[in-house]
Amino acid sequence: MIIEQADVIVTSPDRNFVTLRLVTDEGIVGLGDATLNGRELSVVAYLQEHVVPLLIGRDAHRIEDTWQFLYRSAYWRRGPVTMAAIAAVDVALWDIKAKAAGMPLYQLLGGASRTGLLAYGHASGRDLPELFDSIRHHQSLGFRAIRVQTAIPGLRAVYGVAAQTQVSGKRYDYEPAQRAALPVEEDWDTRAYLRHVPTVFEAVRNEFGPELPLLHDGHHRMTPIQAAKLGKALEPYDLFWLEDATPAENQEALRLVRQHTTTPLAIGEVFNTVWDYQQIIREQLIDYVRSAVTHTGGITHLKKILDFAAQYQVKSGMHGPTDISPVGMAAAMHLGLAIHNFGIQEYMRHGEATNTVFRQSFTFEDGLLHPGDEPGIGVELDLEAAAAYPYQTAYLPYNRLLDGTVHDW
Ligand code: GCO
Ligand code: MG
Repeated sequence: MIIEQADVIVTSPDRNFVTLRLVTDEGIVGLGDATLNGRELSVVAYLQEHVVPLLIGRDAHRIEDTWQFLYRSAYWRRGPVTMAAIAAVDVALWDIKAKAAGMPLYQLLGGASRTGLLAYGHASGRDLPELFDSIRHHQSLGFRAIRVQTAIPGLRAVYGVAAQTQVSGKRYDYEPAQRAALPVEEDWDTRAYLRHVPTVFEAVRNEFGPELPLLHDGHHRMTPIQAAKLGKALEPYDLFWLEDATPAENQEALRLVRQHTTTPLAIGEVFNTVWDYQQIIREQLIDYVRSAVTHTGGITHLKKILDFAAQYQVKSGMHGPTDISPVGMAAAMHLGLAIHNFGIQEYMRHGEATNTVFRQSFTFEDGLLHPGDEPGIGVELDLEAAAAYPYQTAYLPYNRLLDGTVHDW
């Protein structure tokens, strides 16, 4: 089966998405997500200029060979742009293969290892009443595990906290990137954060009891010793995980954090190959792999990372914010359903406009996601609907410390 056509589709229903659409000589269509939040057009160019010409005429069934060809023949390996582009090709080819087989993709990955995927939602609040409301709202949507983010007294705006309450009703979700010509600037003070966060988790545990799994994202802002301190301070509140405690580049930093706390650690949403994980998995410095299929070379490469992780009792915790498109989310669900070492799936929920552009077959019931049983990954892209939402410039925000220094975020 030959790849005859390859198009890169950019659409911005609620936010920007980049989708690779492959068509074979048998008329089978495969979709892959190539969305790199705030840097979308770099992947569009990489795909259009350098990858699409290589795909036309290739055998659509040779997924591993195509992966190795795109990774090795470029000479320039790794990096978020390259690995998002390769991921899109990889997922589109898995979609095609599963459609050709007449099976949902998870069947080709070994079949279901569970009935559904435990998902966590994002609760946030500027104060405790708003946060409690947001947690209850997520519970009413069916979530059985909740990420908790909070504003910090003295800081104007903190990432991951819904910024305003709308007049027509409460707003419980934040959008990672803002549609604007320049990135929004936020302020940051780690000492204020370290003082405040444990008090919030104490209040949440008192209100919601010991059973509800709670997660927290530190967004790469702490030094190892600060992260160790936070992990220790949060131990009484029994977190499911503390995410991105330190900047991700330095794998050794996690040794110090690990030596000081039993709070489980998750990391990796900005990683893109197994090399970013090698040391921290082998030394068992983390508990959860946060990579998305979309940013880690697709199903082919992320499955290898997760199989490696399984040898060390490290589980999956795949990235699932709104900037992973419905195509990327579907791929994650098929992979998560099939692997043995599934941990939890992040699920931020897309907006209505996005759901009209991408027709999806997944279900979310009783807190569990399931990718559905349509052949392939179970997502169709409505080209006409997509065309109605052209690209819009959008950036992630960034941080400055109170003295004006640019900080990690
Ligand atoms: C998460 C995140 C996101 C990312 C965003 C970047 O854990 O879901 O940290 O909010 O910041 O997806 O593109
Ligand atoms: Mg995160």
